Amino acid sequence: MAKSISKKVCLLGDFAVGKTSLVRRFVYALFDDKYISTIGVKVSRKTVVLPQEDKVVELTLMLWDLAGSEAFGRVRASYMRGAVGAVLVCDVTRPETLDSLLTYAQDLRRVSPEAQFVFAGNKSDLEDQQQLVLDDIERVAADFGAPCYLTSAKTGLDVEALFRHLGQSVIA
Ligand code: G3D
Ligand code: MG
Repeated sequence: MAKSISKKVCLLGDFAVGKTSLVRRFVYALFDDKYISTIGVKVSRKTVVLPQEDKVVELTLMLWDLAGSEAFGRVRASYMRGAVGAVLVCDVTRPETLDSLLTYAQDLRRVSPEAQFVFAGNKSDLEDQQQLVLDDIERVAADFGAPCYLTSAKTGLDVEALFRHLGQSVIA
């Protein structure tokens, strides 16, 4: 018998790294997106079916995504509260966006010590502009025991794998 659960995960990363694009790519078939205007956050849902030992788990990911960068200071606490995981996104064409992920990850761990992470080096389709390689991202992710993917919200490369891996981590 399937077990159904729901978990909050949030998207973290600098402005324009592709957080919203990754969520859209992953959730493309869903139209029940909900906009919480008071705190400038959009919550999307997607259910994934994950094998776990002798059963399958139907996991609904509640994906929290900031609607605007400027609001983060104000909403930080409510954005992170209750999150059991996060997708930490940098842009492989802008190395400084990787430095920011260390701060985001430390902040979330402070609020939610058990939080699981996955790291995404997004925009990997922009090969001629790529400045970060997987090794660079893995060096930061290693401190958090987190897996890394080079993704592209544009082509869809490893977007499904990224979110499914996070899903597996938060139910383990
Ligand atoms: P954010 O939510 O992290 O702020 P967005 O970022 O998802 O709004 O994306 C910012 C810009 O990067 C968008 O371009 C978007 O189309 C582009 N983008 C996102 N992911 C990718 C990707 O994987 N590859 C490429 N080539 N571009 C990507 P605009 O021009 O709309 O600002
Ligand atoms: Mg966005």
